Amino acid sequence: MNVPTSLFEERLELIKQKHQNLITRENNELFSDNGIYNRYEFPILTRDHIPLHWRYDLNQESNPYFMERIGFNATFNAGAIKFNGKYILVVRVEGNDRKSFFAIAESPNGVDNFKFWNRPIMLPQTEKPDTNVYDMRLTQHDDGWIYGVFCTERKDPNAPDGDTSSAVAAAGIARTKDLVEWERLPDLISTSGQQRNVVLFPHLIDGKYAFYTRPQDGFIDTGKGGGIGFGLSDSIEQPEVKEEVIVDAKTYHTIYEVKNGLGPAPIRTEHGWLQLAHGVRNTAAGLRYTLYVFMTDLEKPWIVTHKPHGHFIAPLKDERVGDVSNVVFSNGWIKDDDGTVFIYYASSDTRMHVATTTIDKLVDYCLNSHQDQLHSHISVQAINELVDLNQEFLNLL
Ligand code: M1P
Repeated sequence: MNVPTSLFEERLELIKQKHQNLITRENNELFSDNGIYNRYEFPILTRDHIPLHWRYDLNQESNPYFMERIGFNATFNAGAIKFNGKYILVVRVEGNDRKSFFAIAESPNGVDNFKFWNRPIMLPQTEKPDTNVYDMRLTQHDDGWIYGVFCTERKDPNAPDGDTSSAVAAAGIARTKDLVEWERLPDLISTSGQQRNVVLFPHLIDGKYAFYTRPQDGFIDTGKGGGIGFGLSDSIEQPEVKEEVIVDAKTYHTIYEVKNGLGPAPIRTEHGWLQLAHGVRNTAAGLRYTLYVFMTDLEKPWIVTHKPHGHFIAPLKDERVGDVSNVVFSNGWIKDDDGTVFIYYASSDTRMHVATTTIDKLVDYCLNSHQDQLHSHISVQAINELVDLNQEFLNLL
């Protein structure tokens, strides 16, 4: 091939520089009108953050044009954990071939300088290989293991001839002590045909492993699966939930009318367990995914005690557009010792963002926000109550 040697060198230098600038870019906190959490100026991870040695053949002889050999489409829906003083994300990386897998990116401060580790995670397989895996929730369990519970998707064996889309979603489980070596356990067995958005609770309850679930009849449609569920399993090596109770039901004319699902493992506070979830409603423009927060009882973490009305984070500005537009989704957050909370969320199944808040603010939000009351006139009543309370302070405005 007659390729000028300068082409390889020029492209290598330019791409290296662009990549370095991106992965070392400072991220600035934005002012927050709502005062509940702060967004940041830039997404924290995009497909352009993927290491160059995963994408390019760096050998000039075999890649004289310095072309990308393996393409990546998106980085989203990351599990999160603080580990060895670093902010760790287990990112859902999606290749141009539509296959998702997990890869670890770490940051020294939780808001910028996220860098992928040298290699993606090679997840061990069960006897039924996964076609696709995604959305890992990390739980530091009392038993000493870090568990990753994720969705494993396979073709529906009962799909009629010619149906090349029907799939079965199940909860896959892997565990690790160092985030490098992962042990695969059997998939969770549960009462419904399909499961996604399954989260392991960090403590045993009555000596059993406890899971938040999301029973569903179909792959997309949750059907009779009534919402976010909860169930116990005698063992984690043979995980099986024989009974699920509904924690937070999908409900007519709410932001979680069509379906919902828990985000990351909950955070314990003295007032209750803080929970982050996504809710899905339908619109003429398609499904809209937003995030909401609620609190469950300390002793009975399947009972909701507080639930602020409506969404907590909804897709905003550039977040609204991507591969699956009008979606925000979160399956990872980190609580620091000083009470700071880093909420990692993805927009439109394309890129990762961070928002920061504190435990105190989230508790205040849960306890003192208007709660979901399900009728317009009650929403108006709540506004009027606030207006009444504010009468003596109107001089402040
Ligand atoms: O495309 C939006 C999200 O759709 C699914 O979420 P749920 O199971 O609640 O419908 C998941 O595939 C998720 O990864 C995706 O972000």
